[in-house]
Amino acid sequence: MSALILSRLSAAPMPASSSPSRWDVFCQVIDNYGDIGVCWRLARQLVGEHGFGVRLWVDDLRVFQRICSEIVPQLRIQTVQGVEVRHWDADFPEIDPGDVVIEAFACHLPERFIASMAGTKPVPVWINLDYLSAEAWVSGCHALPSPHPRLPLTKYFFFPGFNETTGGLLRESRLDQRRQSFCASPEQQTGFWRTLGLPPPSADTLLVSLFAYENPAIADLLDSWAQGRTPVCCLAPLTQTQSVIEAFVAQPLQVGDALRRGSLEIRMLPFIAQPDYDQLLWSCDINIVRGEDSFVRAQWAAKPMLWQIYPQDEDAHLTKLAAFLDLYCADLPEASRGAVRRLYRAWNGGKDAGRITPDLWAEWMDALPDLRRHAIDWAEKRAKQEDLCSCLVRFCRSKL
Ligand code: TRH
Repeated sequence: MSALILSRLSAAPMPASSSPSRWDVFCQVIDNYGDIGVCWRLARQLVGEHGFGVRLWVDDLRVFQRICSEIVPQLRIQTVQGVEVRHWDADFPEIDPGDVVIEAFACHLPERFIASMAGTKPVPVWINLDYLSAEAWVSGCHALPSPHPRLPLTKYFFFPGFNETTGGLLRESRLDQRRQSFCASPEQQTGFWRTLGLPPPSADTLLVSLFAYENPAIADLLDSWAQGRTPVCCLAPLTQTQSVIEAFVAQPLQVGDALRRGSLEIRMLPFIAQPDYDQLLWSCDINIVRGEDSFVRAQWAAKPMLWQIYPQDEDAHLTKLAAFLDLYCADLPEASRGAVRRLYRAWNGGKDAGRITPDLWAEWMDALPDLRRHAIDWAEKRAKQEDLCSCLVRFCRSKL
């Protein structure tokens, strides 16, 4: 008899018998923070809002620790915020799979674990949680089964997305109440600035958060802000953008530094914990975001945003960007739609992208009242859609 290491995975409270009460979520950190950012959010929601037991397997706990300081990278097993966090390394244990197994972003499950899945009765619901895209084909591929070539297992493709024919977007049930409470509370806001070690911004300053890849357009944007009439305060958590900002100000930078160039003030922030990052997005007038998770959070922040999409080979990302812009801009007045499209293209590069100039930024500023209304409207419409976690739970229930 094989010596199975029995999982300590338990679900409390225990839902109905047909409920997928035990979940294994596998996360491979390809690069940066988005893979773990999404998986961690999903794991917490499964535990906190659905009462399931979740084992989160992560191959890089150091990256995880940057968004969640409670993580101890040296521990192979730890429970954080009700989630059992497992270090996923080459020495994978023989273990009973949960009722649902999620491989995030097509990461490859350990062969040993797949064999255990095939030997379990009933077999677990196996989900590949894919990347978010606004492209039309997503609706046709969402929830499609893919039978395993040899084993009695079926994997389902689960696509996040912007309409009811997809898996939806990650959104905690009380997110908007928390946002509204924060925005209505001077005390909470003052507390937030205090934790960042910053004075509250003055009312006449346009506050912009900056989270991007090593984007060559950053210098042009900073220059446009410096030359503009409106005072801009750019809050930049220390990330890959540091070198480009340093080149712009021609000096080395560290957390806490504040510099002025014309109408622009730049403040270097630490990389902040994930819940605090939401507060940063809620506090700013414009949020510059990237990848997938910060992009979604900026939408829930209901503020104008500028997105740098994760660059892919052969410019595949530009097709995705165009699909998102078609959807996002559909209800905007024509002039503002043009402003959004031109700035997004210049920010993301590619053929005929153009450069960011003071005129292009001025065009965006003219569109700002429209963009503010639109950001609220967009968030309200998307919030009517079932959130990704609930959609996933419903789907898995139907497959058990
Ligand atoms: O970091 P990202 O670029 O992540 C990813 C990865 O590159 C991944 O490989 C790719 O597949 C995916 O993008 C599309 O951007 P993202 O997705 O926005 O994730 C950043 C996370 O970091 C998000 O959860 C917010 C969090 N964050 C903080 O917690 N504190 C901070 O100060 C900042 C700036 C972000």
